[in-house]
Amino acid sequence: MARNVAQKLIADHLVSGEMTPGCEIGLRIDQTLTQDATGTLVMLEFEAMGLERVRTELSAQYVDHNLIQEDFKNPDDHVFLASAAKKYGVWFSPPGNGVSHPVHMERFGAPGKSLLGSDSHTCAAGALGMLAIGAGGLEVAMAMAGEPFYTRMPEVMGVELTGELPDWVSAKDVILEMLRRHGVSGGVGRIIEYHGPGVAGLTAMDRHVIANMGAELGATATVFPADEQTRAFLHQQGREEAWRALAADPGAHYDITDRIDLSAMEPLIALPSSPENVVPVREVAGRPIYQAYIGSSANPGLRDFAIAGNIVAGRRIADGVSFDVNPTSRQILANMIGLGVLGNLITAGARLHQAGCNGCIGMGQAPATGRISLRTVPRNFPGRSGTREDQVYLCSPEVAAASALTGVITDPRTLDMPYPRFREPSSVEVDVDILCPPADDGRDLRLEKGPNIKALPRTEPLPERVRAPVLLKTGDDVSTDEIMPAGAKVLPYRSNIPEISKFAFSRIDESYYDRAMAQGDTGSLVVGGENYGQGSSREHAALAPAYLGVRAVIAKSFARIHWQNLVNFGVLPLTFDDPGDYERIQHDDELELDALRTALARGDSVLAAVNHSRDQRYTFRHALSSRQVDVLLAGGLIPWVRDKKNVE
Ligand code: MIC
Repeated sequence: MARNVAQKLIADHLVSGEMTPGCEIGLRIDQTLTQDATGTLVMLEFEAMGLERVRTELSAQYVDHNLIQEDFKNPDDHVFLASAAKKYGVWFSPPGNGVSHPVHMERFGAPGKSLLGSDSHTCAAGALGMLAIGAGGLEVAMAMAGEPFYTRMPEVMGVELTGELPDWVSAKDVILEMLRRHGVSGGVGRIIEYHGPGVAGLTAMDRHVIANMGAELGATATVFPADEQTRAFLHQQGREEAWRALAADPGAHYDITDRIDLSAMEPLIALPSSPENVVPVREVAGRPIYQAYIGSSANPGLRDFAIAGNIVAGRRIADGVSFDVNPTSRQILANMIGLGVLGNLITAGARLHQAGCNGCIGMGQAPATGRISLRTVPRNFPGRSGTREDQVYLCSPEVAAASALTGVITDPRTLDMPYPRFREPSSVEVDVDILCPPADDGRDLRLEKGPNIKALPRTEPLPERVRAPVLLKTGDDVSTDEIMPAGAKVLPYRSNIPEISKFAFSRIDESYYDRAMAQGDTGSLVVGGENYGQGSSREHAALAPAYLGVRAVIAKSFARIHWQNLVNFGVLPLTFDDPGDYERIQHDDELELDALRTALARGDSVLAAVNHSRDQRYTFRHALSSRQVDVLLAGGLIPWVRDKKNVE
């Protein structure tokens, strides 16, 4: 049978299950990636499993999120992660070395490999013809322990690219076009595979941009073929030996298809506060801006900085504009210096920041009140920048740099200059000076835990009967940024669950924590709309509600990673049999679900519920595999592993 690239990658890594869309499959994981904001919990979870060393081909730990050191918390995390990496045989990328996704692609990515990462943008590595998937930290800890990664076999959406990108239009506009067409849940349960004649004109870092924001479509992964562009990138990085060809068979089938004529595209922009609010830039041109932000894993390449540098070269940015440049790795910064790109940017008036995620997750650079911020970052969920009522627009480096010059949102095609195209150099200055290889034998090494690194709280198994209030009812597309905010105030508590739980749902309801704590052992429920938990992989968005007694979340539909995280921490994710019941249930209603454990163990997928506040009856559904039901009944993945090991 003719196979597409996604099917070839899955078949090469399949350890259980059938490649039938919707069925649970187990995948062998070759590489893992963890960043610091999720990595502290991953290392605590790995420690809890009692293993001496990772069992992957390669595992890498990056420090790119918690870079602001205003007290002991973040540097303690850095020291802890460095000690864990050494102890367990993991590569360590220290603070300042760069953002995980571009650095992993530069140093470790290879066609045909599978990569699991505790960050939703891990999918960026699909640019190299890898099966790269974002997941909750606990899934990654399991993969580090040599366990398969379980997920549902996705459908494959084939997007045929034709033509070539016109001047002033770049890779960011391609993924914004996909979001305009398919929305933030258009990729849920799917792998997006790009193919066709238009692919050859996209460099590996162009493909990184498109694959990165596959996360914003809710896609399980994004894949590109491994071709001459891939070889050129690996050659440029001094790693051509890692290249191998990977392409779809002639006549390969796709479950869903779409086509984009690149030559017909124009500059696009996503309006606040969702990546799917996409319009042509010309429709909002002229609006005054406060900030133009370049960088992040959604535009991390040397090209992206060079183009911006070429646009502002010999000119001055508009007064009152904060032009923030965030190089994505030490290596890219070194090459920006070598090629004169940094000079162009600084001379024009740019503010230079260290290599890291920075403002993308609210780690500094927050915009002023009521003012517009143009950013090349992947997502603009409400308040994510650190400013509660923020107005963050997502765009390409071309649009951001052009607007920095004029002080208003600008369609770059209106600038009085020819398009300053950038040609990728065949080789770059490779920088591995501060990248730390794993220790040969770390068994006797100690984990360095500071006072803010707390042991994982135990999660309680689901009780036979739940009778509890609905403490929160949300609308559609609630993101994990609204369930558990990122940002400079919250992220430092990522290794301290009792503390970080105080911020749970605080963007939606500041009284939530106190009301949840007041419930004691009774516990509580959450009701949600469509695509509940979209966005990041942060398992804190599941662990904190679990810690606060949430027994079940009943939503119209779930985002993949969050749905899996809820189960991993013993919270039952349910959907409405009759979507109309969502309207009938109100805040504070008392619901009862009885004989739960019995029904789940019996294999029932439909569960009865009573609303005692309105004397109404409902039926809810779960879509868990039998493995997930066992995990849930055990109280979560860690007790399940513990029990399994006790059995073995
Ligand atoms: C994000 O972009 O939201 C983050 C911060 O990188 C998260 C990870 C996290 O919450 O630590 C993600 O994308 O998964």
